[in-house]
Amino acid sequence: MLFIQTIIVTTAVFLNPNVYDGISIVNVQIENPTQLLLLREGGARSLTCFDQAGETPMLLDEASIKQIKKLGIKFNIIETNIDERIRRFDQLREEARNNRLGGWYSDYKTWGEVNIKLQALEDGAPDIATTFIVGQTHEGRDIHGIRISAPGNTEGRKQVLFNGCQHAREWVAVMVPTYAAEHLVEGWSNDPEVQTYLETTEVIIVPIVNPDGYEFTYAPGGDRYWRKNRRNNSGSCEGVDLNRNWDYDWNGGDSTSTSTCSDIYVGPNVFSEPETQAMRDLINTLPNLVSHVDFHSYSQLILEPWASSNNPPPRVNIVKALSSSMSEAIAGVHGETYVAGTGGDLLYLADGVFPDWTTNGGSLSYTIELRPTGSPGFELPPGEIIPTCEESYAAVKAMLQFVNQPLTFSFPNGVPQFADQGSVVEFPMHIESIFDEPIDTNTTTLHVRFGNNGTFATRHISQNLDDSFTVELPTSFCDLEGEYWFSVATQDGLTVRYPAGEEVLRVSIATTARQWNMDQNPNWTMEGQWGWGAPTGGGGSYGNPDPTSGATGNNVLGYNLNGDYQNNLSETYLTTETVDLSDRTNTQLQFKRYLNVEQPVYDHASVSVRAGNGSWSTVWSNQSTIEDDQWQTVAYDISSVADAQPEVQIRWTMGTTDSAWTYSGWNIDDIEILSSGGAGVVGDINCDGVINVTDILLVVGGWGPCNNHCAQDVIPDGTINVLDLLHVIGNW
Ligand code: 0X9
Ligand code: ZN
Repeated sequence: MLFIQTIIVTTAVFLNPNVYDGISIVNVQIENPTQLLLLREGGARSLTCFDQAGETPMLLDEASIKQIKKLGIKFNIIETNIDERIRRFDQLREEARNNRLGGWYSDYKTWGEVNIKLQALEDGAPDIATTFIVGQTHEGRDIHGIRISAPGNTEGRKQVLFNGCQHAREWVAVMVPTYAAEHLVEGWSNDPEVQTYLETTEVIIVPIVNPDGYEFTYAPGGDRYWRKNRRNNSGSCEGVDLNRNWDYDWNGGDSTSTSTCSDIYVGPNVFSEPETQAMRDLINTLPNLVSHVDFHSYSQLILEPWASSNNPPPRVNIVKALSSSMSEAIAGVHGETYVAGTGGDLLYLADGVFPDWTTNGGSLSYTIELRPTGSPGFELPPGEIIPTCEESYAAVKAMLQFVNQPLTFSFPNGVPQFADQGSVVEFPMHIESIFDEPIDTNTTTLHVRFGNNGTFATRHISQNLDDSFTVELPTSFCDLEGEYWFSVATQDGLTVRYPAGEEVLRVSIATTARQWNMDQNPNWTMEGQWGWGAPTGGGGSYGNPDPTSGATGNNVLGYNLNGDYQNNLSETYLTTETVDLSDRTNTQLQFKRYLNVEQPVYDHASVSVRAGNGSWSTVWSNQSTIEDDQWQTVAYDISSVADAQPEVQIRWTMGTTDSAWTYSGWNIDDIEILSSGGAGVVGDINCDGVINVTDILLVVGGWGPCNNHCAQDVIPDGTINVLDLLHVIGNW
């Protein structure tokens, strides 16, 4: 409590706008959400809201730094001269502007410039684009929007909303929706996908919900790190956090504050702000709002509802299917990862946020946190504006595609990559209609074949009592990869397939390429305290101690078999011999793990793989604290590096570690490299490598219905018949 009061007193010093004298940017290693909330409550200004990594950049004066030092909170000063930092960024912007490589998107644009852009879009395509004014701000600025849809009566069309910049300092979140508007307008004349979307859908885009705050971040005498709007709170502190002012669990206590000085001030009342009122009134005139993205920066996340609780949102499978499809679309452009998940999983809970309010109104709504993942935060270099816009536009298109399909397939446990020879793999599948068009469950079909040519067999998939489906996927009796896809029709007769287009899913037959059970010492290269032998249950000053035996047998490979890893450890390796995988594909690494390691802002554990003398690529690294208290099997796809390579090595790394808190580290057992081998031939019933009279005789001998799964059923439709015979003869 004393601490909160101290912060309130000291922060008053630095809230003088644009005077960063005596203020530093400090990475504060916050250990729990309560600490963060205390700091924020006191008015310490966080330069992110993302605290999961434990490290939050904050604007702090000297007195506050002394306070957190006293409290024993770890920190790291990264910038003492903020004016200089801002000057450097301005210089980058000027250079970018002079180069003009990216045209309009080569540099960030002010409110006025964005308005002119929207007007130009309308002027260039008045039949499909219409600008409008959403409402006015405290300081009397107009909030501008644009509606884009195919010519004609838009009534009855689906409506999708994209907005940016509830938070003033999140500059790239202005460029992204503007870019989307421009490319949808252009797409109307040159992109067939956009043409179909705009026939059925009206897209509404509002790039700057908070013009007053946004202008304040550019203004001389303003504040580059301003987050809120510019409400006059009749005191020393201005502004309301617009993304805490919405009528869904308003002022609910998760990342909210009633202190006017706080960056997460909820406002005097729910919907007290002209900006949120204007957006609310706009949405109340959108009867068919089906989906919504509220763009923010930064952290590269797609946040699903709810922000305000860990309860599943309505239509949770659909919500997740859409966020994965956006995340995949983004990754497909520049390879960037935007992790999809709920606020509670990935960030923190937050009450009174915009997408929760639209979710409550029936829309599929998300917060997208744009680039970068961390540093340099809001000062994303201008050269990254275009790539960020490009990948986000892919997410915009993925959303438009998604809301224009009647139903979605999802697989709660994923789809199998590997299976045993001749087995029937079972896994659950959900099919959900997105807008209540009922599906015809008589038409749910699995299409499957072995190898990669020839006819697909079809198998009906019946519905379980709980409305889910259980796929029973037959696999090849030889070593052939299976290819499969699904289809289903709506009751209106529209057929949808999964995966879309001509894509198929694949399952390969797993065979062991190499295996080490650790009963003998593999004599691999072991640095530092890596060793082979029986673990002794030692260590565990934090987390759990080592195990007392292997997962199977007594021995393991481990980092310090008798206790914890050390502090201040550099990366220390266990490296395997080289393994020949030259005739293998779909390679997976599987092993038993018993690992204890602190979260990766402090300590690191990882697995990597390389081919020949190539560079090591990381297969896995700890994303959080790991406290195994039993052996578990882990499996990683290493095919992109290891497939068809004559000299593959795997490496486990312990470290780096920081100067405090030690854990018991790696224990590894039963390492296995799985892959699929050479191709077999369809129709080779006995897998002897030739298709001959024996195979014909086998088919004839098995003639008739085949319960479950039979080798002779080469077109695996459940009956051994003339189709199978013809297929065998055809591949003679
Ligand atoms: O806190 C916010 O308003 C958003 N993050 S930001 O860093 N741009 O300020 C996140 C809002 C959505 N939050 C959750 N889903 N938890
Ligand atoms: Zn934000």
